[in-house]
Amino acid sequence: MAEVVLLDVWGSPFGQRCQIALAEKGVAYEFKEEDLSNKSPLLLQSNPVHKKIPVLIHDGKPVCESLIIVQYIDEVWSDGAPLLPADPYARAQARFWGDFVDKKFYECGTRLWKLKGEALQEAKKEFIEILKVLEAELGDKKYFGGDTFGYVDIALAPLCAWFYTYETFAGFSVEAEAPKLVMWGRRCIERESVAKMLHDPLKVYESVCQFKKKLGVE
Ligand code: GS8
Repeated sequence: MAEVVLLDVWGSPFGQRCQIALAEKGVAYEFKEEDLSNKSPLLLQSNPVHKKIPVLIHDGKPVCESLIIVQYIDEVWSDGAPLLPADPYARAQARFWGDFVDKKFYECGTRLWKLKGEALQEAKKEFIEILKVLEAELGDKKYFGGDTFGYVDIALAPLCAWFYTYETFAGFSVEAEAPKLVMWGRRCIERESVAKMLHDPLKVYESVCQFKKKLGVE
């Protein structure tokens, strides 16, 4: 097996975080596409607890959970530009915002395409508040960590390809609610590491429509 292997699927924002971090560090790796309806023995062995992608396998040892993988990549390939700041307090802050992206942004974003009616309207209101919290945290900085692209940017950038899906299902404009965040997203997409991984927002939308049909939540 190659020294670095990534178990992943097309379009996963979690997998894309790992791909962006690996690209930022210039690490060569083997991409192994998983079929989540028929998980490989390697995935089940490597992530026996959650049985989810992405999993990074480094020298035969698996690391699970995308944000933990990004931190691991930063620590192992420490000679590249750092993704997390050196200062312990700034590191804790970066981890806080990464966690916020998962627990609030991603979680609420998922409700935008799953729910309908009153519940959807509530989720939309909550999502707009979340956008504004992130917009305030970004402020006038180039990236979330300041002048350099890093951990929080990697946590959130893959979800930029989902903005169109959120907007279409919930009926609002991310740009009207959080213009600085949209500008930040455009800056991120200018980076090769992000541009290469990010999918066409229309394709993400189509795949969500197909997934909804599969789930029976039309
Ligand atoms: C989430 C990974 C995840 O949801 C992380 O790595 O950050 N907190 C984790 N992976 C999904 C695919 S992407 O939507 C997955 O593997 N699902 C398979 C399953 O639930 O059986």
